[in-house]
Amino acid sequence: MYADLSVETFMNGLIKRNPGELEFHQAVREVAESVIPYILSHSKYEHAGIFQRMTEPDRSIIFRVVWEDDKKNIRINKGYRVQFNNAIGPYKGGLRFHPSVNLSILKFLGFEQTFKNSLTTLPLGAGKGGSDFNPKGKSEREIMRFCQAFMTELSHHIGPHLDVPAGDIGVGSREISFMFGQYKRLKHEFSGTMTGKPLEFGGSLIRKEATGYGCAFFMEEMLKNVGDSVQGKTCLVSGSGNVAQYCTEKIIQLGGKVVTLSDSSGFIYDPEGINEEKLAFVIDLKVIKRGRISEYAKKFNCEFHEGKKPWHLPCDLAFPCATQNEIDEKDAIALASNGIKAIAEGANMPTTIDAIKFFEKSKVLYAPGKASNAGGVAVSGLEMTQNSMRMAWTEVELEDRLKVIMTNIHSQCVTHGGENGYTNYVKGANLAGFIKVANAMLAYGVV
Ligand code: NDP
Ligand code: 2IT
Repeated sequence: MYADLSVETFMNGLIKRNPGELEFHQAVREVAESVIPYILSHSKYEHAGIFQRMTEPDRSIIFRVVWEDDKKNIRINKGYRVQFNNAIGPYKGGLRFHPSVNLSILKFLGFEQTFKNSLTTLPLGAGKGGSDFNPKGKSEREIMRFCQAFMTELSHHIGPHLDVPAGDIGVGSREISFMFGQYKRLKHEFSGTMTGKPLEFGGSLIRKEATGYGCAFFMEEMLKNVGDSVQGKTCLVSGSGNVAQYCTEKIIQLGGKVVTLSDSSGFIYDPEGINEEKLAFVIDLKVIKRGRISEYAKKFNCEFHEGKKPWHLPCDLAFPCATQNEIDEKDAIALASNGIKAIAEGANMPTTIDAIKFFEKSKVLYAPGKASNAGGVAVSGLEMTQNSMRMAWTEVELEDRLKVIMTNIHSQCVTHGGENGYTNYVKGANLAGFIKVANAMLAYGVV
């Protein structure tokens, strides 16, 4: 069907159809480089135009959100839900509230979610949404009014069998609660339409911890595969939000030493290592007081590097857990020259394509977020299961299930990404994620 299908011709078409959407182009290119050679040797996918279809969302919904701030000013934001692909289950993915949010960012996130959710082994389709609303400095009432206004429109487009949103940057259990409450009011029903809910009304144990724990488990699996472990390793973690907090907690439990955390103002360097007590300070600082990470440096008398990222410090392992494109090629070169052994991404697409290529060339073990951060959405899937069954599993059961899922994702990457003794986790995750969704799409009929 596409006689001239190559990564470049494919990308040229995609860029023409989606002008200016740089993050979306980047996410698709990374997958196209693994998947197009595979499609060329498996003509059933090529004839049906499956990858062309997988790169076009089922639909993108954009809406106005009007709310009133504490000074009685009327404020207007954009709201979005990109329903990317529901071949293997209801649309599933987080909501992000951050001033940088735009259609390109949500399309990149929704696209990545397709592959990630496929890897979890659970029946989850893919979507992403959010708003350019900036939660920083807003009062609790302002957050509540915004969340209610956002859900007033979003409620028309979601449902427990249709689309099940959760959190992401700027959306934690406080925001999920305000939105879920509004959904319940508007629909006159109590259903598992959102995940990441508090435990009192249908939330799952381990969901809060799942992305960070899963990322540390994935790192442990990568190292085990080469006869090593996290025990005794010096680790750089970026971010200090939900994913960074629980990634740090699990690294500590696995015997690693975390020496950095960051936020958008800079990073702290604590060469002694962050222990449970210091981590409890960070969680209280970020979740309750909503303060800046520089306060950690003041409290524990260590360095704060304003406006900088932590990647130039010596380390064994790195866990980028803040945001997209936080490791560029220069950072990758610095990490490699300091002897880094492995990177597991807690964030979505934190590494640029040039930096990924550099890691692959240097044979550094590199796990893309769609594999290593899938623990969050996986436990969201388990929250949906528990809601459907009207019951709750224990913490031990859920952590065991999470571990099994992360180990399974690791095995899928090794199966599809093995290259003469080195595992190319990007190729492995992309191919394994692709095959399941593509086969489902074909099963529904060619058109
Ligand atoms: P949070 O809002 O809890 O924390 C985000 C952290 O990243 C904060 O420390 C924030 O700093 C920092 N950050 C955000 N934007 C920027 C930026 N532009 N530059 C520098 N630092 C920034 O979000 P999460 O921890 O939930 O999400 C972190 C990453 O993990 C995201 O990429 C998200 O997509 C991904 N992810 C999240 C999952 C989840 O279950 N929550 C699941 C899978 C992936 P500041 O406070 O200064 O803005
Ligand atoms: O990027 C992600 O996987 C998430 N933000 C979590 C999505 C979810 O539905 O739990």
